[in-house]
Amino acid sequence: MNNKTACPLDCYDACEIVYDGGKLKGYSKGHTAGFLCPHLNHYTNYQTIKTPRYKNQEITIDEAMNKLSEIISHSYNDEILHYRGHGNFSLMQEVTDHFFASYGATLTDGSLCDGAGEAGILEGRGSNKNMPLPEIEKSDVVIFWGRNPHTTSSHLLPIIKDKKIIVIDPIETQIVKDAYLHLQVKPHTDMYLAMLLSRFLHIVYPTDKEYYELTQTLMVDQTLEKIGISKNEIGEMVELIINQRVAIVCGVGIQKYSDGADVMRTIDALALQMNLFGREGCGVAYLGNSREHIDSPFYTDTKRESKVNSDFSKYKTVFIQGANPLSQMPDSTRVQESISNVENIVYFGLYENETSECADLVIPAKTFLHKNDIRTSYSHNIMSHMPKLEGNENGITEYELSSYLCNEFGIDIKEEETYLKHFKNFSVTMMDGELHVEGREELPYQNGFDTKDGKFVFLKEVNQKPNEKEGLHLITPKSAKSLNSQFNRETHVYVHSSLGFRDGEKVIVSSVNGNVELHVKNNDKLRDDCVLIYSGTRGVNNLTSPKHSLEGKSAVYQEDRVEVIKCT
Ligand SMILES: Nc1nc2c(c(=O)[nH]1)N[C@H]1C(S)=C(S)[C@@H](COP(=O)(O)OP(=O)(O)OC[C@H]3O[C@@H](n4cnc5c(=O)[nH]c(N)nc54)[C@H](O)[C@@H]3O)O[C@H]1N2
Ligand SMILES: Nc1nc2c(c(=O)[nH]1)N[C@H]1C(S)=C(S)[C@@H](COP(=O)(O)OP(=O)(O)OC[C@H]3O[C@@H](n4cnc5c(=O)[nH]c(N)nc54)[C@H](O)[C@@H]3O)O[C@H]1N2
Ligand code: SF4
Ligand SMILES: [Mo]
Repeated sequence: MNNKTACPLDCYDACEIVYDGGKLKGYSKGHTAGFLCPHLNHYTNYQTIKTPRYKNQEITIDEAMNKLSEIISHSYNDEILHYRGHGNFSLMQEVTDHFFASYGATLTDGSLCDGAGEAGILEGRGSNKNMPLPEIEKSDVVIFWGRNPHTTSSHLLPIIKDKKIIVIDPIETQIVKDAYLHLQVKPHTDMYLAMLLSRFLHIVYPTDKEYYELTQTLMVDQTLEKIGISKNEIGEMVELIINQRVAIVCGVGIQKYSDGADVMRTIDALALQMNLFGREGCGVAYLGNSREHIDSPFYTDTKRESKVNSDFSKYKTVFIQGANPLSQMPDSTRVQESISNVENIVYFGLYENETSECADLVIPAKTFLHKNDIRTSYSHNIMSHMPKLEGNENGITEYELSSYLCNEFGIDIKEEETYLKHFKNFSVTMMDGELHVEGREELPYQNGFDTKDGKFVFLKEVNQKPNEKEGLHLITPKSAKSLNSQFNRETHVYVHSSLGFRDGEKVIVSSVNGNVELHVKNNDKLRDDCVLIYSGTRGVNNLTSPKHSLEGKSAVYQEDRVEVIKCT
């Protein structure tokens, strides 16, 4: 089928798409099951940037490329930062790394997303191999732990229809209506919950002696109070999971904290104790490594600056691609200050946003329908080809931009097709005709872990400080209307009605980092000690801290408490 492609977005599902020139439709077979989410159903309605501009004057794409090479040639290599986000998750996005790294510019590392949780997985298991979808399909019980499937991974829903569902989330998300049990925990208490579960399950599933001792240091009643659940509720959970094939489906919600790595590791320890690794219908799903078993021809070991708190002010030129750091990085006030003195801010993207608004040079990208690409997923093992499906006058592809710059600056670059073939070589055709990434384990960790001695490495101590901060918890999950800051962005703060605000009322939400004015929507699906502002809402990151997680160099979006007051 030559009109088959895949959704380019940063999303678990990485859906396969059939395009008939007018409409995008979900591929009827496989995990996509014939449906797409609202982002792709309305994809062609969103206004993309059509014309490049320099200092707010419209220019042609040739002039934009000239300008870009002029900017680069007037900057020393160590004065250039290449900041690339995940607005498009396909593999050819990385081709620009090849140019910038070869030129000697600084690239980024760190994570705005899943880095803390991944660090915990790597410490415990030695690698990040995700529980594959067919195994989730075989399970009896599915625990959604800090994951909101209706919004962020709706293609899981058809495969878990008949299962016993447990939800661990401070919000009563949509999946709760189908759940046997919802533990509406206080935010940032998952580590205690996982450890208590390990302790209670020890009689049935004996665990590592030292780790059991660590779980015994928790005082049961106090800990349950800290988590915000009752003894009966945890008892119910124990009963539901004993002797069952259990899939623990984690999301990024559990790990937007300094000790996010430890949280993930205690959940893994629980899974190990219940013998969930390497067993059919069991396991832990998180954001797997989408590049597992794929070598990038673009990866270079080069200077890097953290995506979480880059000091833009050190650079004369900042080239931003597929990202909206002025909204999505934590501590927006710091980001604005740090970027305000940069001489050349270049934005290479699809949509107008806070970052395009402050850019000197704006270069429109082409959408996935108008370029050749290939992608993999952090949730499943399919590799999807994404051929160019139609022509378009606007914008430039990542390959074209890189190839132009490489030619200008005497850097070698291969044909686009060579890179695409390189990636395709890491795939294998399965019985059903689908391409999968070759070499991924169907039952991860069946033959032990990838640690030095093949054994799981348990957490040795609990570093979490008692949750004594004053104020309301800020939760900033993903919205059904937007993909982070793309598409229809949310504009409200959601609060529990017991706080006494009126719908539509304007409030100031503040934390130690800053504040934001938003209109209120009451929602009693929240705990009364939580305030919800969706990712992508303008100003949400005025409230968040620029610090790194203790492990994983990840952003910490949910640690500072907030206060809500009426605007006068
Ligand atoms: N529609 C839509 N889909 C998306 C995205 C989007 O923006 N919009 N973004 C994509 C991206 S980049 C990512 S990384 C994924 C992430 O997708 P998910 O992993 O689902 O992440 P979140 O929506 O951030 O949070 C999931 C749940 O965690 C809960 N939560 C918050 N704090 C805690 C806590 O302390 N403990 C527990 N147990 N739960 C908590 C939240 O209430 C929320 O319901 O989604 C992808 N898919
Ligand atoms: N408070 C709070 N902040 C968060 C989060 C949170 O949960 N709470 N989530 C974090 C997470 S998980 C993530 S992953 C980050 C995401 O943060 P970003 O990576 O900055 O993602 P987006 O907001 O989706 O913006 C991506 C931009 O990419 C551009 N783009 C899209 N497609 C293409 C393309 O094909 N080519 C080019 N060149 N550009 C393209 C679009 O113009 C879009 O504006 O945000 C993080 N920020
Ligand atoms: S569910 Fe995710 S992968 Fe599927 S169409 Fe929507 S954004 Fe794309
Ligand atoms: Mo993400």
